[in-house]
Amino acid sequence: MTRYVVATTPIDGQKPGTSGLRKKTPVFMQPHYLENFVQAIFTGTGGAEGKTYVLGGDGRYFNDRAAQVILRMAAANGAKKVIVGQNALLSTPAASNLIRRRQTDGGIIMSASHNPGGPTEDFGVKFNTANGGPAPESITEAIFEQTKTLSEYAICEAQDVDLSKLGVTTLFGMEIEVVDPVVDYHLMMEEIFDFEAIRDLFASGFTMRFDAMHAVTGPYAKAILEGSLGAPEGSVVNAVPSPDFGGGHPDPNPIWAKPLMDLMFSCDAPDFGAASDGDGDRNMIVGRNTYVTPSDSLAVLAANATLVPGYKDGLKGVARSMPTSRALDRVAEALDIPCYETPTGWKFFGNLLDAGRATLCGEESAGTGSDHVREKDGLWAVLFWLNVLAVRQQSVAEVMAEHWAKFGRNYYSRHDFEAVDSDAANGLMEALRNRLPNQPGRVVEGMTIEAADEFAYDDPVDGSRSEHQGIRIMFKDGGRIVFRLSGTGTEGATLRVYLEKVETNVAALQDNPQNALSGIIAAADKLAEIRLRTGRDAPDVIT
Ligand code: VG1
Ligand code: CO
Repeated sequence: MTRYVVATTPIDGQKPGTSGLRKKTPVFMQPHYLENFVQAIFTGTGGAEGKTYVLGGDGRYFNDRAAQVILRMAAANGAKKVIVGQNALLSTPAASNLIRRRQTDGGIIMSASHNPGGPTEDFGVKFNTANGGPAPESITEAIFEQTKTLSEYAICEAQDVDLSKLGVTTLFGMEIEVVDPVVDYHLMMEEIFDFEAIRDLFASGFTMRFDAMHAVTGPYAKAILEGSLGAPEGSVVNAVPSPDFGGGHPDPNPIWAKPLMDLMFSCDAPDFGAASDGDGDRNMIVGRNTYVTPSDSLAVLAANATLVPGYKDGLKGVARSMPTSRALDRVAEALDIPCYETPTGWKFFGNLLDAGRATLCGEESAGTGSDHVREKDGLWAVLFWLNVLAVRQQSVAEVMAEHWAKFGRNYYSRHDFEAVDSDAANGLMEALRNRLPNQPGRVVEGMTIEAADEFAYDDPVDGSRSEHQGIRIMFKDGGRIVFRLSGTGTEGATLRVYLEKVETNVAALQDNPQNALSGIIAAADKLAEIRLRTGRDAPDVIT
């Protein structure tokens, strides 16, 4: 076995986005591409010498090859140990848990999350720090700086490590421990939730379908829902992770999880439906004939948290990303706990969780989580709902109706315009930005604009400031539109338009969101000239 130092030159564009570096797989497979980025992670975080890491991914195409490269580079960089999920698989929340439980120096997760996978689709790499969470901006910046200057990387020449076998091996003096990806995660879920109550629920005839979307949560869901909780065999579908996610988008929303939606709105619907994404950190919740908007789901979990053993003493505080609906704020107000508003991306919750200021966090993009790990957690949210339903003995629709009656309903939807020409998208944002000072007082679609700004976040824990986090238009009656460009796409630009309207009239709580939001939707087009500037008549994805 030989250690090599390979000469390389910086590669443009290796700037981590909302959640790590994501590129088309062929880009990642170019000579030196992955190696440069991995070396930048090690060097940008003070070197790998003597350190211990966790490594795993969502099983997408190139996951297995990339794992071998990363192991060889970790060894050549002097790492002490790497804990790897069997077959290089680990869901993002399970990786976060392992980083924390085993007190490692961090972890590398190979995933492009909800983006499709395959030889011509997407691949990604993200670095998590010792707290188990996504690296904060200061660290992703340091990594990016390295990618711009590095001239060499270290790697050793070796046979592939057999990652299918559990146990310990060594590579160039570095210890490699291959672990079952599910076991530790499963234990943690048992510590948080009332498994007995959920078992009783299934034993009473309660039915569910969990769609793993051919992605990483399949083995977790099989073991926990069917194996441990007694959900009938076959409740978990598409449970075997596949390199191209069965040719689909592993994105749990009504568009990409359409078969689940169709089932839940049919006469054969089970009591409960759920899905998760590529790397297992997102969740979709559907009741019989009832789709639960992620923002509402977060608010419901906060309102019912004390029904779950892990949160029986109450929540210290809650946090949501800025574009997430303000349904959570209403619950926080009622509970008299702080509610923080952060930029999009889980990395901004880390400090609040570490400082004990927030217990529960969430994003409108189907991410919900708590201080049990430092990532959002798809299956955790599903178990949370099951625990709540088991205690309340109600249907999802009943829980939602009671919630809205108590707190009012924040009608909410997100419209995505994907693969838009980058110049057109930047032009649209720039024009909106320039017009901000003139917006207050303006009447659009019969609604008066109360305030308009570009969101910036001052982290209350470390004082860091993050600017340009989305443009907000606030209306007098509580309505709101947010415009942002995605930081996870790999093709052109994706314009996200977040639409919200508050309804407290009890007679108007059961409307279709697109209908209830029609005025806000029309106002968004007027304000941002979406059709004109993007040439699109309608969004590509509505969630
Ligand atoms: C999107 C979501 C954001 C989420 C991020 C990563 O980012 O909007 O809420 O944290 O994806 O999720 P963006 O920049 O494309 O809007 V995941 O499950 O893809 O790691
Ligand atoms: Co994800």
